[in-house]
Amino acid sequence: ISNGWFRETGAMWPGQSMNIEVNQILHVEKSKYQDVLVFESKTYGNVLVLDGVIQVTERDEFSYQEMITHPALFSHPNPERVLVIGGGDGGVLREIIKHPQVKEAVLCDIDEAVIRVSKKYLPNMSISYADPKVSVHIGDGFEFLQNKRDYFDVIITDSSDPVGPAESLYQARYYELMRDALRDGGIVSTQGECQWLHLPLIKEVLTFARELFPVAEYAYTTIPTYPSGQIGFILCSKNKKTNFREPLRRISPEQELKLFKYYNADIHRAAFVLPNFTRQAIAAT
Ligand code: AAT
Repeated sequence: ISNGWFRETGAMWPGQSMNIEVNQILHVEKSKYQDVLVFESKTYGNVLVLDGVIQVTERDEFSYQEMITHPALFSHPNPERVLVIGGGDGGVLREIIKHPQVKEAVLCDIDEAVIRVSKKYLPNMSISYADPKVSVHIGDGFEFLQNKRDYFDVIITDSSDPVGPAESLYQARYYELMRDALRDGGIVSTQGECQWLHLPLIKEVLTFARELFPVAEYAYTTIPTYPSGQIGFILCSKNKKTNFREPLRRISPEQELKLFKYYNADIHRAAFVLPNFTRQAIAAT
């Protein structure tokens, strides 16, 4: 932070940076795993930053949290047990709980500090920690999955970028662990980075995802405070009949409007429609 502006620079987006004007710093901490910063911004509400990288802002978080969650959950016929790896702010839990089918939502984040500061400074995201269906495990997501077999219906990996504690979550072995932790017909949705910046990484992940799952796709959403204003998701299914491009379960437009600020059935379909440069770069070979 200098001269009242937070500046996000990173090796994964060389030559560019997002700047956000700061009202006041709320929390600074060096946790066991990462530098944790929370500040109140002038126009984006409170902002959570880990190792210098913006994780969420109160103003635009709903786009990411809804779109990493609902295309996956609406593609599953009956998502009863859902796991979140990462997602310590709680926003993805908040979205999962909106599905009445869900009986159990488990969250595993490596860093208790993220959960603690989110409960204090991001109350609208951390709200679902109080829900009786929710349980929390503090630990590494990769480790957590080692001894899980045939249990979850959906696994959402809401992880930070692959530099730092989330590195192992971008490897083939991790996708294999997720597959084995899923019941038949299980579905995965992961933070899949940005088509403007990370096509080689997206292609690499999709390549092993396609070997491990019969269906694997890339979708994306718009979000002003992530690098280049977009972020994507890798969706995989153990059911070869899954068509992510068309919501399997539907609710009425009125219900959609009441429940969601971003997601609706049209945006679900649109999220999988990719521009030519991306289509070409990630085509199966
Ligand atoms: N919904 C917020 C978006 C995030 S949060 C990423 C979370 O992943 C953090 O809370 C971090 O503590 C957690 N995390 C990192 N590594 C692991 C791990 N190995 N196991 C479990 N949790 C982990 C993502 C923002 C994306 C930013 C895009 N530039």
